[in-house]
Amino acid sequence: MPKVRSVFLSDIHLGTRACQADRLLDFLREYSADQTYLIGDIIDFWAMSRSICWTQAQNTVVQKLLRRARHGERVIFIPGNHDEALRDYCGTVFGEIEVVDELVHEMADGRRFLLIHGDQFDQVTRHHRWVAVLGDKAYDLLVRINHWLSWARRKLGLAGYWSLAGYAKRKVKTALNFIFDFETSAVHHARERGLDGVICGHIHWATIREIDGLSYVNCGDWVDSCTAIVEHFDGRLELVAWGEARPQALLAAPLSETAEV
Ligand SMILES: [Mn+2]
Repeated sequence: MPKVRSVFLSDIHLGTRACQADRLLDFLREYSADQTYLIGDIIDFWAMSRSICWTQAQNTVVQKLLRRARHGERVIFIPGNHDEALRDYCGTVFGEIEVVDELVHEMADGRRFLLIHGDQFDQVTRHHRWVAVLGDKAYDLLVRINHWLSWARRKLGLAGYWSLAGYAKRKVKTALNFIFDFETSAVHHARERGLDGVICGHIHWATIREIDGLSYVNCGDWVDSCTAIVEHFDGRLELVAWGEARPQALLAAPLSETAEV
């Protein structure tokens, strides 16, 4: 008996050192599903063209997904920009894994969601992983570093004042605007198609929320945050954060944040 109706994963970045394949395996063992959706940047061909890091755990991830497909589970692969080479294969089936450009998924409760990687909504289409390291703590640290930096500049007799914190703040604002634009654009696209929401990836920022009456869902990634979206048998969506505290999670309730929409 599968644990959930559907599992939505994106931005696994297989082929890179940053890929958290061990944690993903752990998650896959725990979350059996009727349907598994791989929503882009699963294999990082961009990074692999520079250098390849392919571990045993990454191999096992691929084998596990193929096995799921072979055993009658529906496994769908929606290519992203890092695995865009596979976009040429949309409409074909690889080891019983269907490759499609995008898909409309109907939830158990009848809501219809667009599944798409999301680089289509990114005006810049670049790496935005650095947005994940932002936050108040980082900002506080920058303010402190900046204090020493300006002291050093004074000592060295350098003219003018350059604020590292100010620079970072401008960058943060740009990043937040970027995320805001991305989300708005994704939701707009789903609305135009007459759908109830969108499930995407790409910006490595997992969330389930309402935007202008539609559901905006992002799977996050398996590079930093180790997050997935699952659909329960009643159609309820949940964001599962497969984070640090795994040992406790094994002993007690599964480590997850529930956000109902
Ligand atoms: Mn991407």
